[in-house]
Amino acid sequence: MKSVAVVGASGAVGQVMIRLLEERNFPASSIKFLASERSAGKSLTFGGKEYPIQPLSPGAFEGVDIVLSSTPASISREYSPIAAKAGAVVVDNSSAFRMDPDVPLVVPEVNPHDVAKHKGIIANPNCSTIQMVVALKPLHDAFRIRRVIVSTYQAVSGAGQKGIHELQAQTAALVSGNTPPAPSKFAHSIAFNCIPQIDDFLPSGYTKEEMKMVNETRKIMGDDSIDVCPTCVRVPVANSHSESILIETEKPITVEAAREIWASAPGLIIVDDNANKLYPLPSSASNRDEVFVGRIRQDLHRPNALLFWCVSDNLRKGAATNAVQIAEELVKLAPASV
Ligand code: 3JN
Repeated sequence: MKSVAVVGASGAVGQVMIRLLEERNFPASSIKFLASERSAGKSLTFGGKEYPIQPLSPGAFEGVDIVLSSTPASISREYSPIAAKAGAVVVDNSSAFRMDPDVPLVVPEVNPHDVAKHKGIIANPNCSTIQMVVALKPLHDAFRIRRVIVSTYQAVSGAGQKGIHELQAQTAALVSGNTPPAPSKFAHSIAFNCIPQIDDFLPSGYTKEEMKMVNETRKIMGDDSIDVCPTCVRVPVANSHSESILIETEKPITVEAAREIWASAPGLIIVDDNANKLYPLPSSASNRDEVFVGRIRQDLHRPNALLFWCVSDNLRKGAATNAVQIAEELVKLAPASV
């Protein structure tokens, strides 16, 4: 049994983490919920009991074994090392430590063994990266992926509760003929629109979100030779990210071979029945923990390239589920104490 703390408990991902700990019967001997001063005074229910949200402070980690953290990277940079020093293992959903060579970056379907290399902090990858590598890893093992061209269609829940509210408020105003509220979370109005910018631009012309997909994919897959060419786009979908992916492989690849490999891949479900208009959709992937792939087809011009469509719940597998799965790996390593 573990003593657990959830940091950022009142946020969109924190809330899902709490529901998952309940759903999956995580072996928690005790639990506490921490958040910024703004949430102080509020309470949360867990296992039918009410718990006050406590303010995040350096002393809050005494006696805690596992910290599930979903805060801005700046907060994680300050508090995760304090929690690790107090003896906890932190599973951090922010980008603060993802590319730190001393911090494992883990997707349990892909590199579960990296969990054991932790020195007190384990990083949870970016949502767009997680769902992509669950689909890529089994194909990489069989055909060696050399290049990935990916365009994302990212839901507003990736920008937290404020992102969801901005889409709802702008859409409601527009359909009733009123002036929509000005963009605040997003660079432009998101209702009835697509925005090819997620996070800030870098001098290269790529966004930070796009570079997370490039760098994190290589680290998780343990192969710096994989080239990722990303375009990340925000779309007016409430929840679940979609991705259009083209892979180029060293060995020739076919639709049939990919299907056969994916059929036994962990955490992945094929939904690919064109005759019945069945393919993954954000609406059907939401509230699920798996990654869904479909629209699987051969490159029209190359025998070593394949295209597919990939959808997953960004708050669950893209964040909270992956973090809880990492915590479950920690329990397997040391059931009594981490
Ligand atoms: O916008 C999305 O769909 C995903 C957003 C992720 C995100 C948002 C703010 C800060 C991250 C992340 O997980 O990479 C971060 C961050 O920690 O840098």
